[in-house]
Amino acid sequence: MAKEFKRYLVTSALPYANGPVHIGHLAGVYIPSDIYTRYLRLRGRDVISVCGSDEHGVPITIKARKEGVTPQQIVDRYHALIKKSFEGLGMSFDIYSRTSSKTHAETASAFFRKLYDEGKFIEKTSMQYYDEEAQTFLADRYIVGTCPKCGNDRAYGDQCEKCGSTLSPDELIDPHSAVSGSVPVKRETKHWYLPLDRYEEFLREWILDGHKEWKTNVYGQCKSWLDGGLQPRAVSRDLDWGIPVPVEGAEGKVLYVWFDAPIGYISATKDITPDWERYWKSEDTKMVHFIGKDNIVFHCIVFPSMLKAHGDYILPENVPANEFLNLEGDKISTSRNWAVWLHEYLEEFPGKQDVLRYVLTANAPETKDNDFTWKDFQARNNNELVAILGNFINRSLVLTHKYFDGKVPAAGELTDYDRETLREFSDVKGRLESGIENYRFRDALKEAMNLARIGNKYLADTEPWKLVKSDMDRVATILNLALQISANLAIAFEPFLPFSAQKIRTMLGMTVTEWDMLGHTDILETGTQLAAPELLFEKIEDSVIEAQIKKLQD
Ligand code: B3M
Ligand code: ZN
Repeated sequence: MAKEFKRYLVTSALPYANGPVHIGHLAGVYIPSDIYTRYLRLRGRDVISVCGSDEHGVPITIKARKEGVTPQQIVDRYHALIKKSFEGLGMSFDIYSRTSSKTHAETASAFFRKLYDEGKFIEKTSMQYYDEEAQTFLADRYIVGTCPKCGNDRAYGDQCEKCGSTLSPDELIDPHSAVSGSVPVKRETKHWYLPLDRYEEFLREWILDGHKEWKTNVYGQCKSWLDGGLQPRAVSRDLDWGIPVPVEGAEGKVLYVWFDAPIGYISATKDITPDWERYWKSEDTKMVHFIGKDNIVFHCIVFPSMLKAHGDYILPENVPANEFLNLEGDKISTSRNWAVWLHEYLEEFPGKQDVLRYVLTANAPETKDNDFTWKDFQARNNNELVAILGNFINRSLVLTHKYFDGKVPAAGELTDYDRETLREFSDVKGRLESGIENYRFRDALKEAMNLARIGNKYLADTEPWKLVKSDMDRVATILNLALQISANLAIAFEPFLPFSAQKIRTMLGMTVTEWDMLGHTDILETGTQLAAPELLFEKIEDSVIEAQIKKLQD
């Protein structure tokens, strides 16, 4: 029997504030999270959805150094851009916070200090590579040299991207700093480590025994991490950008970004409600983390171990991570600018937020990597959104304006065909619920779209425009049903296509959007005045798509 929960806490991976968001992030994390959150609200659940910018970490300091600005200037620029572009796409977080906030600094350092005081960390001194010119310690990623395996002279200290070998800086031939180019020296430094090995037993029981229902890709990755044996993980870094380690004698050291960032979910919740502990510390809260597959270890192994070590926090009920989205058959790459950036999409396709939401949901990499192509974007817009959903809503409204002065006509006797049509979507509510509750958003979207197909077919089969001369009562019944199906669509599509759902509600004069009305045909009262119809979608021409493909290739 599924456990009953009183409230929901939805977290979405905090985007690094050192670049814009692209369609891979949206398909992997943010659109699924928004569908889930909107659905819970629609059902009247007590839900808080938190997100925010992840503003620490070495990449931000490297970018700042490259541009000759401060890290704060980098994160201010991208935090604003990301926040604005999420709003533009209708991401309905209750807060979009940031980890350079005061609340977060206090929360993260208190979290660290408690674990430190209770002896949950191991202290270890080690020799690390230090760049004397840039006067900074170098994370493995920022040491470059020649790969001992394949001779690639752009290999990093942690990995060679050419032959895929995992390396350590000591293996590199002719290592030098990616920051200043100078040859790094070894310098002694002390850091604190979270002994993940001590949490293996707990993690095995909690995940491998307790959460067999998790998605296969997530469960499988957790199992291989656990089978591989966990090692202590550093939770501090030699860096001047981040949250200072709150321990005497730790000058110049900050919390490791992956220790501090997940705590950002907690600080964001604190910034929304003084009641934050009811969400984070009571067992009848269902917490769900929306992330991409590269974040599974941090959200299923590291952060839960931190929460366990702290002692009074709940753990995530599910972590439905998606796989990766590719673009035109190639990996999305920020450095090669092989991406569709959200802020550029919003500028180039004004009013088409729902088209992107629709396509990225229909093609979501839920169980395996998937591909986004502009041709498919155009096809789904033209053949599904315009030809089925938009066409059905428009005809229902235009015909009602034409024959009934824009007022919902009274339904008369139903024919067998009418009853058969109603039966076809009486279970749409149940199918949508199980799709969304089980994080199968592609299937759920198909259910909503199937309802539009039923409506479209109903009008095409009954051809009310041909009965106007002979049987106006029959025309009234047909259009009443068509409008009731339209009202159902306004509810069914709210989680997926919020902009279009709102337009349908406005045109239908729908004031309430009750999830429990889904499947009913008495949503619209007879006589309700409909607003003038406006097209929900418009065809996208080949030239528009060709321009996007050319832009990518330039
Ligand atoms: N900042 C983004 C990423 O790895 C990373 C997520 C943090 S969630 C606490 O894509
Ligand atoms: Zn190599």
